[in-house]
Amino acid sequence: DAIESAKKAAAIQAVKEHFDPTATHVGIGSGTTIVYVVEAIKDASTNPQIRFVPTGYQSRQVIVQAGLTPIAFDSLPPDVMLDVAFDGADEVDEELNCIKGGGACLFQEKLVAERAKKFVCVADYRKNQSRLLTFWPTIPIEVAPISVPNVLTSLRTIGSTKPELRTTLLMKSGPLKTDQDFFIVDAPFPPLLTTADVAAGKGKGDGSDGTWEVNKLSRAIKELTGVLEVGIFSGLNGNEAEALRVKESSVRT
Ligand code: DER
Repeated sequence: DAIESAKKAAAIQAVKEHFDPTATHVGIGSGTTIVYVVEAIKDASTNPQIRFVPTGYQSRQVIVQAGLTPIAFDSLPPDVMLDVAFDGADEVDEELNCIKGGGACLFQEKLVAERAKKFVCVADYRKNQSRLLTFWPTIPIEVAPISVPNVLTSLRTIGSTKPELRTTLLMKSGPLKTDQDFFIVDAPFPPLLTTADVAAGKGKGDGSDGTWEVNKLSRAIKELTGVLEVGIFSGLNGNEAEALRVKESSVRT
């Protein structure tokens, strides 16, 4: 159907443009689009030493079922950056900020994305919006179970109308558990401002006037006690990975 062929076309194009067959370490995200990415890599890859870093249980299954070799994120040699990481997204804005976590794998996805020299987001046309939270209504947040009531209250205080614990009734009664055995809270907010919007005076973006800018909200949520990670990916258009590398090198020296 149209959406599946759009996912496949995006995956093939992404691998064609950003997968180098001499790569040694490649990050693999979670969800359904990534399956097409792995299929395209399988057709292209030649280096038998290449290792694939999963972003959760499902991601590892996709790697293994394609006959590729996984390596756990915490088994990577400390000085190794991944050549590239591919992943999906739930929504992407014009600054390439992403909402991620629809598949509840956002924590390991962010670890892997920030460890890569290049992060390639593979998303069909539905995800492409001018501002985050236009089509996808909520921010997925990974939270320690005991702190859920606290976090829900704090999210309402900073402007989320109806934050909710993600529960499944079809596959399991009760809250969904992540690969870290944490819970997911989905927090609705009005569409997020970009840094350009704030510069253009469209709002303060710090919650004080009811508007939030992407990075400011991400930090405000991350600071809430009990939050492990936030499904807002920003600055991965080259800056954050660079920043991480600089930090690492300063630590080493
Ligand atoms: O959870 C995530 O961020 C995933 O990447 C996911 O939401 C994208 O899933 P899809 O490729 O099945 O749309």
